[in-house]
Amino acid sequence: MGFFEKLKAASRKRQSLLCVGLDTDPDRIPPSLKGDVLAFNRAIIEATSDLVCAYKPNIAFYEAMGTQGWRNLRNTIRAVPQDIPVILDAKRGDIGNTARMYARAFFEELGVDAVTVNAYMGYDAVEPFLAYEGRCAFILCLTSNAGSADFQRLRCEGKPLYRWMAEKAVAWNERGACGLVVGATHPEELREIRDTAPKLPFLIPGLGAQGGDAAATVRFGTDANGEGAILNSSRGILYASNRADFAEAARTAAENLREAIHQSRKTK
Ligand code: OMP
Repeated sequence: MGFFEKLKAASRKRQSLLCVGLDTDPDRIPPSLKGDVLAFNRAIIEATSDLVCAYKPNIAFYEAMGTQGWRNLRNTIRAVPQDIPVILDAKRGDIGNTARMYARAFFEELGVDAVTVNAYMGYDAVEPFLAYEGRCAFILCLTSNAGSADFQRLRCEGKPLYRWMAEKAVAWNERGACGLVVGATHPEELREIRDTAPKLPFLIPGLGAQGGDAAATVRFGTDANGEGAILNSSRGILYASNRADFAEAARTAAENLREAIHQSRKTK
């Protein structure tokens, strides 16, 4: 089963557009775990796997821990139930020759379903990811951070750079392997980007710790069927408590956000 079918099935089964970001910082997990990132992740996955449509580990949190971090990443991916897609947040992009190695590392070596990709270097930097049938490359379009204004909003030949990115992703989607990353912190632009790319799946981070609004995100970010959007929260769920009850607290935070999203879908 390819990424899109897997996402749709997981999302429908759990009535959820929620993605939990597995950005596990050993300094923020409960002291009782003594820095055991894998035990923490397993507990979080076990506590939330009936509430999510995807998990998104950000590779930085694992790379920073060297060999053990890479092992933790691999075992975390293995701990995710088979029917839930894993999006590896790696934000890679390089000349084709190098991008092919990134794609091989993520899709073959780690076996994830989707990755985030930085398309600043153009089509040949993205194509190696698109070449994998049944996987997905989520291309950074308008990111959630304040610095997104530095380049992504610049007008080029009459429209902002993020619109060019959305249009390119639509054009590159001939094999059905493209998605877009748009921050929940930009609801107005989310609407505009959804109009530009009505059928692409959107990965929408920025809920929870970054303050994005769930109702506006659902309203403007989902497709015509009220689907096609993956709403991510990482810290807001992972660190709901740093005591022994961390998994229950994460579950409650995930339940609340899933429910807020669900209610917004009903009134869209
Ligand atoms: P929280 O702010 O803790 O929910 O984490 C957000 C996660 O989404 C982090 O892993 C970020 O790297 C990632 N992210 C953004 O915050 N903003 C973006 O525009 C894009 C991403 C991403 O590609 O997922």
